[in-house]
Amino acid sequence: MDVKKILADVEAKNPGQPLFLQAVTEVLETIEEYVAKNPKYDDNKIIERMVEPDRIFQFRVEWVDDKGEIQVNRGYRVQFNNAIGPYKGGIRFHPAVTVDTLKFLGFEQTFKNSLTTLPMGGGKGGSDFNPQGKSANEVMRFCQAFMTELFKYIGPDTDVPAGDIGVGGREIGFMYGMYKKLACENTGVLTGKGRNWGGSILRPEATGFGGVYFVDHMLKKIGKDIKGKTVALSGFGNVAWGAALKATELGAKVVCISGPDGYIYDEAGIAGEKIDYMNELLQTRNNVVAPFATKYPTAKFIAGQKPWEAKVDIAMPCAIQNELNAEDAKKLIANGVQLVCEVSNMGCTADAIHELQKAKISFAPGKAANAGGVAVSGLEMTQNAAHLGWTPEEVDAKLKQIMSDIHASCVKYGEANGYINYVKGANVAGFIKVADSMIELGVC
Ligand code: 2IT
Repeated sequence: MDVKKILADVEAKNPGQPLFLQAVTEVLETIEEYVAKNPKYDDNKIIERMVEPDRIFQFRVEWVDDKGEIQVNRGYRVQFNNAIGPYKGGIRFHPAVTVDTLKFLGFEQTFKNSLTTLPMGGGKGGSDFNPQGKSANEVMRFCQAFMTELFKYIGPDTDVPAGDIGVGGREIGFMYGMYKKLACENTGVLTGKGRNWGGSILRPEATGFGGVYFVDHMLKKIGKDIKGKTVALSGFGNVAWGAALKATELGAKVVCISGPDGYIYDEAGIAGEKIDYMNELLQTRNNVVAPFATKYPTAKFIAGQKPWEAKVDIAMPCAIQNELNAEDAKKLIANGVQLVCEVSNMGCTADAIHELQKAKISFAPGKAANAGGVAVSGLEMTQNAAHLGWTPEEVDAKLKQIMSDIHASCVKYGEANGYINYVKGANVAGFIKVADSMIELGVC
């Protein structure tokens, strides 16, 4: 495989799509060696086929706001690769969403879903709609308008969307309600549903819980224990919430969380009712974290900065892509960080990853560490198909096993000279299953 040539082609064919190029570059650079040793992949032009999404839908979403004014947004669904199962992946509502964002996410999702051990292909969708500052009725009207178009392209055995940034249980409810009305069916076409209408227990917690289970495995692998470790999380959405709950439960101390206005450092730890208060801020104050320091005297608010300048043992970016750059990585290293685990998708820039790897810091990519979310989505699909629901113990045991298997796959393909390159391990392991399936399925 000529990585340089393929990347030049990808760049030429996808102008103005830096995120997609970043995601593809990371994968190709880390699977190059494996592909070179296995000529069947080149013979079958697997890489060239894998970097091209199966198809992309783009559509106009029009809706009426509370003032009676017509609004126009753009909606998308990227069906990236369905070699191993129906397209599966979230929907993101965020003003910065472009086709570039969703192509990078759909590409990542293909590898992530392969790692989960479940039969799910990769897809991603979303809109540039900004839910912040919108009333519940506006969000409902938008979700309904979005689904009137999206429903044509999805189905319980073809493409199963879920939530992502800006899309939680409420939005899934509004979208599922409209899908059900249009399609005249009650099936597992979306995951992350409410418990009363087909959702799986633990789906809201799954991404954060899975991330912490993964961190626990990484620490054990280097002879360390999560108990007593200080943790910096970024953001405080669904992902950071689950991570804060599980990290605390396992004996770590979460000292940082962040919002668009800055970050909180609380030496006493952010646990219990403080986590409930964060959720309140999330719902009522558009994620700002400053009021947290007014309410809790042990907490300091640092305006306009990122939590990566704090001295912590473990850093877990939980917000959005490229939220941790090389400068941040250098600060973490200088402060003695022991482990960095992406829980957001592509949370670190390529330069940040290189800094961490150069310093031999244990680093995990989002596609491995945050796969617990989509894995429990896969379990929700299974429960829906069987028309039953499992207990929290059953779902948690399966989630734990999946995170353990993903960790083992990363170690299998990423360990060399006493250091585990989790990026390489995740990419190679994710690649093999999809690539081999594509070969077995023929050129079609
Ligand atoms: O990035 C992700 O894995 C998700 N947003 C969850 C996707 C899913 O289908 O549950």
